[in-house]
Amino acid sequence: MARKKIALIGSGMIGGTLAHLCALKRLGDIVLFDVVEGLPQGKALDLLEAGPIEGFDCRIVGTNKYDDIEGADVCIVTAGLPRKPGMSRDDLLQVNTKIMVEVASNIRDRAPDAFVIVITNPLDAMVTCMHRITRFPKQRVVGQAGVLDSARYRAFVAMELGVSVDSVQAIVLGGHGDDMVPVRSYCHVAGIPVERLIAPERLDAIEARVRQAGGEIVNLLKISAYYSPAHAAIQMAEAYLLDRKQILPCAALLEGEYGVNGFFVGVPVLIGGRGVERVIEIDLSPAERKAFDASVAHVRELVQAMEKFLPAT
Ligand code: TXD
Repeated sequence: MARKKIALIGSGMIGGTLAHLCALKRLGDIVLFDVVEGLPQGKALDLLEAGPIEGFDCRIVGTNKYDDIEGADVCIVTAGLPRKPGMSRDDLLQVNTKIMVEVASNIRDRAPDAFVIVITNPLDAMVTCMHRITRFPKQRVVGQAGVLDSARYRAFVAMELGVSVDSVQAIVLGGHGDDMVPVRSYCHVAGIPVERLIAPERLDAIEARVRQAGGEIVNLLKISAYYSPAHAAIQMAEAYLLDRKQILPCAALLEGEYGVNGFFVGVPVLIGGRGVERVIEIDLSPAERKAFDASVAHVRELVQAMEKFLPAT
């Protein structure tokens, strides 16, 4: 059986971390692509030279040529500009749409059977753009935001209680903006509803921190988070490659579910060997539903703004 081929489009901070994780987890052969000359080649060589120490023996190639992604099984897209301090994710819309159109056209032509995970911001608009250009079945295009945002929620709840993150389950839904929706009614600690363990005002503060968590890192690092987004995307890639049937909060194309039609929003989905195999609809409290609808309205506006930058068909 041939190894799987994983193409990483964008070899910056997240792209490089993705390659590192793919190698350590032995997910397949790796192609690092970037428009900057030397960057993907340098990262590929550096990582290859770690192989003898860690015992991974996959092929790792760095390239500036799209031909090298030919036949990829999984494409993970981080190409684009990241946020600088003071910028919102939406500020990236025009420049990153242009990049996403180019990336999507190349994936469509060279890796027509790939499962595509988009990470580039503004996430919900970029993954919608990827789907519009590739016209891949909706099962094979997905956006990473919810796994990370939920991990942040879990980490903060675990810190508050002094318990292992392993014991905390949580989901964050909606768009990947500051109006994302940490769903308190589905947050549990070893099966115990979080509201029984943490006072409402502390939970308000934790959820506010979750919503601002990306900005908190940007303010410290002056660049975006990269370890955690990469781990999140790798969990999704593994669910697909290993047919794990994991339920993960991801940006998926909704066609009527949650009352949304025609664009990508973060909801719980089941990922297995056929990609996004199912969208799972959950009941929300009236306040959560209101917050979800507000977040969806924001995504809708962003998608409409993105559409203006799409090439005429
Ligand atoms: O959870 C999430 N979805 C996110 C998303 C969490 C954190 C950061 N998130 C976004 O991911 C961030 O706002 C950016 O839009 C992307 C990638 O973030 P990263 O930190 O990896 O940015 P880098 O280090 O700048 O890497 C981007 C690379 C860089 O090497 C550029 O040269 C390259 O993208 N780039 C391109 N590659 C291919 N093709 C084109 N046209 C191109 N343009 C730039």
